[in-house]
Amino acid sequence: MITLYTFGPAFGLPDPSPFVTKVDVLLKLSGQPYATKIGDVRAAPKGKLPYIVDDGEVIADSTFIRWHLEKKYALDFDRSLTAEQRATAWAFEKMAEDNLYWALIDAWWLDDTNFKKGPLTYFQNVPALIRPVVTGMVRRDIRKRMKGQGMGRHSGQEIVALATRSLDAFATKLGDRPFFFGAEPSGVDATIFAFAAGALCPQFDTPIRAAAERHANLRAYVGRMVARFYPEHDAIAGCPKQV
Ligand SMILES: N[C@@H](CCC(=O)N[C@@H](CS)C(=O)NCC(=O)O)C(=O)O
Repeated sequence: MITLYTFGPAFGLPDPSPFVTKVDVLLKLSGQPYATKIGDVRAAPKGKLPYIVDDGEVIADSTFIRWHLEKKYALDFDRSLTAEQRATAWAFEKMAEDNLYWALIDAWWLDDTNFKKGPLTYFQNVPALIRPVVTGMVRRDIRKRMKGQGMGRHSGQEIVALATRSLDAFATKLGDRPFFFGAEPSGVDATIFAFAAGALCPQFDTPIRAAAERHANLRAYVGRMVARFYPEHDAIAGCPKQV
């Protein structure tokens, strides 16, 4: 049995972490039975979620989890893709995870209004008296990590410009196809859906969301992924379920 460790649904998203949502979709795509449990980053093998425990074997990081599922269960999420499409899928996935992700972190965590509307709710259990000190420390740490990664060295406008390019690229590549590479979802759809839903999340008022909302095909795609993978939801990220 597989257990996926998550943050738990938040902000109208299956999970606030696009990496957790990616793995959730991959697990659904795999057809393997699995359960989800709320995880703790302090107990996570790499200090981050997601990780899975599969019959006692612990695998951390969404990409290594994908590779584990494909190997152990003899799956290929990209079986219908050509070698060139697989290369494109990898590039899109890493653009989302290693670039767009940090722009979303900037918008959600470092903008005061969005922080109050969203991540602040994670600190509900911290006594009110020391909450500002704790959230201040966490946000300073995030700012430091963003500097280390590089995104945190750009101006707000530059960050939005980078994120917009990624979302435009999602929409252009998707075109009028139902899924990223055609009629059926492949591995990359787990990632594109997770990040597009994060960018479109109505909880946060950001220019990144406005950039995503300009693409009707991206919104329809999120709705299609909802219908396929989250049929119990009427909508996710403001995108109604679409068949
Ligand atoms: N490369 C990892 C990234 C996972 C990741 O960044 N997780 C974030 C949430 S979106 C996390 O757990 N952050 C907690 C922390 O850094 O303290 C993957 O693909 O799974």
